[in-house]
Amino acid sequence: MGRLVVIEGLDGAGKRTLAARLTAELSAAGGTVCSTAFPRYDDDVHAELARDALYGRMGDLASSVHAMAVLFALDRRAAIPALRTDLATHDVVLVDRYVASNAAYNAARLGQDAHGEVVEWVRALEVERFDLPVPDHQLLLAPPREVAAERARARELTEPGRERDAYESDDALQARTDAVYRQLAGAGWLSPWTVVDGSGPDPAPALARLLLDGPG
Ligand code: FDM
Repeated sequence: MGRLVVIEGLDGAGKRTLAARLTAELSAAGGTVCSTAFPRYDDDVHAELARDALYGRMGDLASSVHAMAVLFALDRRAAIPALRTDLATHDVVLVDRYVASNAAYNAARLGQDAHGEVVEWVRALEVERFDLPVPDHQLLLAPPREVAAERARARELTEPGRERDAYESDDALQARTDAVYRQLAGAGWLSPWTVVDGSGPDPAPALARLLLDGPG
């Protein structure tokens, strides 16, 4: 049975780059790897609806924290058979965003007092009710804010006119989400976590060793 490894982080944290580097390192070490990403905008109607809502094309839908969380959760629920097959046939299944995205963003959307309740509600819905495979290890990619801001500026230059969704364009929400992510990682929510400060040297070789040999 393979290990389910999740990469989490804010928009612009560099999750895709880390996934590609980790895939290369894990393969070079002789491991079989496959990767996937949520939301699956092109493959699932719930993800498609969530995207439309994030771009203001679904009336007031995005204003409901729970409705948005349910859409993202249903996207993952529909992916369970494929995830189980991938886990049965690979050493590592690498996932870009998973259930912790739902916990972090939706807790951050509500006041501090509701954080614990929302995080637990997401866990009960996705892990208990939907029986989603639980991650074996989660990586929080959390570069210093200046590095993330610099990347965002570079992205504006390379992808001019790229629209930002409702969450991405809300700086206060991003800062609160960063804080919830760090709490989830600190508490070891659902699995052991490793926090990666993407500003230093390439973390992929050490992470690949940890994921193939290490505990958790
Ligand atoms: N998001 C993503 C959630 O709120 N819950 C989830 O389960 C997932 C997978 O949706 F702001 C948020 C995170 C982000 C937005 O995701 C769109 P991408 O990865 O930026 O497309």
